[in-house]
Amino acid sequence: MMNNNSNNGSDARQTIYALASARGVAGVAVIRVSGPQALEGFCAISDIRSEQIRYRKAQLCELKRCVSRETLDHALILAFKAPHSYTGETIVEYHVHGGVAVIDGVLEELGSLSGHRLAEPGEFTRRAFENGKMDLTEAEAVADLIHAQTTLQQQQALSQMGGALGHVIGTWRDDLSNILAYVEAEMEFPDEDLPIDINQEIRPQIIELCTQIDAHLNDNRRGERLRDGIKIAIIGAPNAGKSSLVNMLAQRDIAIVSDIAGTTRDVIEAHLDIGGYPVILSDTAGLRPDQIGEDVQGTIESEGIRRALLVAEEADIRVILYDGATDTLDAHSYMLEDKYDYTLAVINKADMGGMLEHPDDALRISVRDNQGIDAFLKALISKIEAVMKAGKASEDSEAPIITRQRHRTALIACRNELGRSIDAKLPELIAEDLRLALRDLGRITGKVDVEDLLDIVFRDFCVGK
Ligand SMILES: Nc1nc2c(ncn2[C@@H]2O[C@H](COP(=O)(O)OP(=O)(O)OP(=O)(O)O)[C@@H](O)[C@H]2O)c(=O)[nH]1
Ligand SMILES: [Mg+2]
Repeated sequence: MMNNNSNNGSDARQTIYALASARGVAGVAVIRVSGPQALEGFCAISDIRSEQIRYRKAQLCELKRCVSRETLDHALILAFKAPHSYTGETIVEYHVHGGVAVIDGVLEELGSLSGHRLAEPGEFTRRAFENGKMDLTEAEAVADLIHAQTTLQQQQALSQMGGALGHVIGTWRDDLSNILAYVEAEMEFPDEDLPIDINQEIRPQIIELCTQIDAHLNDNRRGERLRDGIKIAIIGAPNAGKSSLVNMLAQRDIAIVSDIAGTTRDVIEAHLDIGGYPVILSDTAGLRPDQIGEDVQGTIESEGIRRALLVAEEADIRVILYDGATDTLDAHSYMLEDKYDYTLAVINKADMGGMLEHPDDALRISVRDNQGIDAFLKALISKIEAVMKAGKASEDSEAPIITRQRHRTALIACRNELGRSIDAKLPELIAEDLRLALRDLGRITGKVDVEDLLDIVFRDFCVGK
């Protein structure tokens, strides 16, 4: 028997198999097999004959080793006939008991079958894409859904998986293909009296498309933020209680807390769910005035502070924490409040009874005594909502959004080419820019074909020619 473990992901004729559920002891584990020999493979490791297989119906059977016929497990089998499956190929799903020996036994037997090899990461979804079952944005959404940690991430992934983003891009592609078809016709038949005038009809259409794309690009990156996490930096003077606050929010001791000013030197990150939003919370080194600036460069503490300021710069939201046990407001921290939008001023150690003044009435909390924390969380959530809303066209705008830098880069390139086409004079140059723009849109969904375009050109304009 052949055991082909070649890593050629593009060879669709191979039957691929993999454990689809997580490894470890569990009640049930699912092994997925996809490809032309999936059924034969199943028959080889069971007593079921191919004519006995019932598609899309659970079938209980005994799995056996091919040669020794030793029983491996009693399993539930689900078979899907090509092209009506996730990958578009014939699929057999083995629901086996989730023990390591059972799983390894089944995988081993599958691996010994002719034409079968272990799937590479993402290969089932890759085949689904290659077989036209989904576009690239939908395939990406499958990965996002698997990694979703919060409800909002889950909703976003589900919407994209349902084709929401792909649909918008598809509509733009259709519009653009039509526009391009007219321009091409103008080039092909310059003497004909075409009903369409580039200046009167085409340019306004391109401008309208640009407006729509701009609206999506101007979304304050909320899709990416939701996918990757909203960055919140805790920043302030040494000893203010930044690390204590991070530990409290993360509900574990991730940062060292001590009464020695300058304890935290590096940036420490915690991934949390705050109000359904995925958050990356950063604890930073305390800002000590004598360690800020050019002349102290090189010390560990000044490097820590440099990083702290960088984190503050890159964060979506900054919680500026003041030490309520002191009597003067830390000037460096206050400066940051002024410098950035989306900051939240908080005075810690309320339990000490200090009366530290803040010009704008900062929130007062005590991490030690769990005082004012609910109000703080509420304020933090409304800041997060403000950041997320900043990119929404309207309050109830549910427009599907860009969730990855990859989409954004391609869309920006597309927008630039459209912009250039508006200024271009010759139809040839306009057409070239439009073609490039179309290709960029195609990159987002993974559909780059000239055939569509030729179809439109010839269908609409070559009557009798
Ligand atoms: N009384 C009181 N003490 C607190 C409170 N929060 C933190 N502390 C104490 O303040 C000291 C400093 O706390 P940290 O969390 O290490 O402060 P930090 O801001 O991370 O300090 P650096 O890392 O040095 O910048 C520790 O001794 C904490 O136990 C509070 O709400 N009340
Ligand atoms: Mg600290």
